[in-house]
Amino acid sequence: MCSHSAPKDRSVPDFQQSALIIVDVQNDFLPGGALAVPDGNEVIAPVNILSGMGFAAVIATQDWHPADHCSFTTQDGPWPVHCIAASTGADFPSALHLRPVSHIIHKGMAQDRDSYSAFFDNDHETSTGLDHLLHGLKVSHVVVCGLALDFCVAATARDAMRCGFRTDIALEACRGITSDQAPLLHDLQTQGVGLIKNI
Ligand code: VGL
Ligand code: ZN
Repeated sequence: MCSHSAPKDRSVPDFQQSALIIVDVQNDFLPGGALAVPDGNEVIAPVNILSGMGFAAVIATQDWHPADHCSFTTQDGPWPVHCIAASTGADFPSALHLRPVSHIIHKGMAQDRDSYSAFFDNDHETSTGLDHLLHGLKVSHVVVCGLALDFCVAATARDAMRCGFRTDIALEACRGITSDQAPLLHDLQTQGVGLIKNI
């Protein structure tokens, strides 16, 4: 077997050009938290395995809202109060390995708009800077994992595709809020997102 053959599409990625994006693995999204994702705690072990695999960058996002954020039911928004900036609920869970994390991105900091994606606010106008950061690091491929699969993970994967990155979601290291994820996963695949079923 020739070990120097050109890699095929969807081959094992070159970690030198790959970043892991850990989306919103925060206390408020775990069981017992303010906006608990069912079985959200089950992502921690697979995320820890992924983050130790040698990615060129490991980005961890934190939902980081002001106390009067527009997404809160107290402001007629859709979500219970969660992830107030610098609160315990916004903290990373203690079991999450932080040593491999190279960059932390805060999102949802503006009072008047939400930011599901790690790249842009939901208005698609304001960038978190992650796009430029990754391009500057010569990253061409991202693997996305975390919470919640059907909101912030999906939005991050869609934006990563728009920004020109080869994009995969590590499904074992994700949990969603809605019970039937099949339509969402099909939609993401249609948009070119790869699904990694086993780490
Ligand atoms: C999220 C709803 C509100 C998430 C964040 O991380 O998926 N969902 N804020
Ligand atoms: Zn939020």
